[in-house]
Order: sequence, then structure tokens, then C-alpha cells
Amino acid sequence: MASNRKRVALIGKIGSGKTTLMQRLSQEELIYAKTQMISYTDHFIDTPGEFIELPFFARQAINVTMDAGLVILVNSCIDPQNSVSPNFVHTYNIPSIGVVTKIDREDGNIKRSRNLLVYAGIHPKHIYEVSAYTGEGIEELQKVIHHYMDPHRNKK
Ligand SMILES: Nc1nc2c(ncn2[C@@H]2O[C@H](COP(=O)(O)OP(=O)(O)OP(=O)(O)O)[C@@H](O)[C@H]2O)c(=O)[nH]1
Ligand SMILES: [Mg+2]
Repeated sequence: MASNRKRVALIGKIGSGKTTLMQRLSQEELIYAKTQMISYTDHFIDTPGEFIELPFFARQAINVTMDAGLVILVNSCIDPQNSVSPNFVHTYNIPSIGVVTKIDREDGNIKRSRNLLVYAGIHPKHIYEVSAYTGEGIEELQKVIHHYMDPHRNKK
């Protein structure tokens, strides 16, 4: 079976901004499209938010992403509700980082997002704040992704 080691997996609630973030990181135009099924690109595995929100799908979310090179757990700062179980990311045997999205929104609560990501098992030092709309924080996140992914991607 082909390995996903060269891909970054995006996990997070419905509407948390995974696909938009992926588009921004891939320097694509930002076009809204609800993710209906797992989508694989050269560099990413994008999952539908249902994978983390609905217990029926939760195992599938882990199954399809457990051999990625890196897991990014995404949390939108305008979403007050948590749906990720405590220490969720410790299920993985691969590195994980947290990303707070939509920080351009004045009504957002970044601290709440950080707390929810820590609750999910992300180390506070490994949480990054971004806006896919304005580009804030994207360059720093790109560097972090390179740090984790270059060893895999440079392998033949
Ligand atoms: N203000 C703001 N809105 C954003 C940002 N990123 C995404 N959005 C909006 O949030 C909504 C959901 O974004 P998606 O990227 O589709 O979210 P998703 O996590 O892929 O959602 P699912 O595919 O349903 O799991 C869309 O209307 C986006 O335009 C951002 O940085 N700032
Ligand atoms: Mg999506």
C-alpha cells in the first residue's frame, strides 16, 4: 500500500477552515467547497469535519491519517464548541501540531481555541495562529510544516 508519509493530514470540526487553509498553503485561490469525502493532494489529506464530529466516523479519521507525516488539528477561534476528545492526538504515533484559524475575525476567541487544542493533547508550544484570508501566520506555519515534512519529502 502506498504510504502517506509525504502528506500532511488536516483534522478538525466542520467549517473550522481546513480546506481554506490547505488552499492558502498550496497558494491556490480560496474557493469554498464543503469537503464531502477524504481528499488527497500531493501534499495533504483533507478530511470532512464529520470525521471528528461524529463518533461513527472518528476511527476512520484516525485510520486514514495515521501514516501521514504530520497531523494538523485545526480549531476555529469563532467556534465555541469542542468536539475533540481529551488527548485525541496521542492516538497518533506521528508528530501533531495545532492551528487556530480565522484570527482575522474580531469576534474570535484565540485563547479558547488554544485551550481546546491543549485539551486535545497538543503541546502549547506547537500551536500556531493563522488567517487564511489575510495570510497572517501562514509563513511561520509553512516553515514549521517544512521542518517536519522535508525529511519525508526529500526521501526517494
Ligand atoms: N474569516 C475567515 N473565514 C475563514 C477563514 N478560513 C476559512 N474561513 C471560512 O470558513 C468556512 C469554512 O471553511 P472550510 O475551509 O470549508 O472549512 P472545513 O474545515 O474544510 O469544513 P468541512 O469541509 O466542512 O469539514 C468558509 O466559509 C470559509 O470561507 C479565515 O481565515 N478567516
Ligand atoms: Mg473542508
